[in-house]
Amino acid sequence: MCTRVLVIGSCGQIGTELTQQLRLLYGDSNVIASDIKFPTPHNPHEIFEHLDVLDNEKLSFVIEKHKITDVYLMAAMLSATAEKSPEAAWSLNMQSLLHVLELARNKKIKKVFWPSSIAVFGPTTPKENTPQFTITEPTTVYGISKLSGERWCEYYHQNYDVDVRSIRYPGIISWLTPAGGGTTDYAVDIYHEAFKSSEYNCFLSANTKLPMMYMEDAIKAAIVIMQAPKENIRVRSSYNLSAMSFTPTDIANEISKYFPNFKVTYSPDFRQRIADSWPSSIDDSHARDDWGWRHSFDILSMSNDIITNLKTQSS
Ligand code: AKB
Repeated sequence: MCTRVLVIGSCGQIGTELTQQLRLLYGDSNVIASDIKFPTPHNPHEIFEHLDVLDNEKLSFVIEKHKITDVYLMAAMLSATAEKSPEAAWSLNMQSLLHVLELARNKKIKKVFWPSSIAVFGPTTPKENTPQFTITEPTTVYGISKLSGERWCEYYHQNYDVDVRSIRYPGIISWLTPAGGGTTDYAVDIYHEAFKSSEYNCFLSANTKLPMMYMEDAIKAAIVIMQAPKENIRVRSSYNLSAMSFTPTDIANEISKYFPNFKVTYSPDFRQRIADSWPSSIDDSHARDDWGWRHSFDILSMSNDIITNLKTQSS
């Protein structure tokens, strides 16, 4: 049986580029994009379903209509936005996952990818080289929803043999698609502002070190874990995943190599408290051992790639 994919949240930061990669891998006609927003611009040859993931009936209908085998559930409210709308965040982040897990339990789909986050950790977690199995006491709504989601994933796997696979994403940095509503978004915005105005006012303090990953690696991780043999996936809550860690100062220094006049000022806001509760670096040895995770980009190669792409785009 061929793989037929539904991406939920296909217009978001990760969903946009993930959908493109999945189309290259499985063919345009086997990848159905869906989102509550409409894509801009929309290529009429690519299949798109307008879908609110909280509408369970429509979700079931779309899955049956397109004979979906694999779901990538990318719709979520991220950390900063979730602090402003806790109930809506809880509802979106939890109900969407439970709807999809139920479909998998009822054998309507075969495999589920659901991203968790470093937000499952909290101030009581060891900050450096955070282990796979450690204290998880998140202090954000987003983190609480991701930790609960992880427990549900493991529960559905153990009790109903649902094949759900998950990774704890660090901050994801992209140049093509904007980030939205996260605490790590400064690391996306800073490149664009370096281009536009040679100035950036950062909402985190200069020495806030956080785990980060370039979009290409983030997409690769989702695809590799989904293609791994079932028996290799030994962690059924969510895998730690790592590529690099840096501070706003580190990234500003890197950008200054390309834009010598680039200036960064710092005005930490409510997102500082969120960042302070998260780890600085992550031990992802379980992902490396179990399904062969390897990252490709560090801060140097990522910056070079982003700046080259932004230059090409603007010329
Ligand atoms: C956020 O900042 O909320 C996200 C995340 C780390 O999951 N990028």
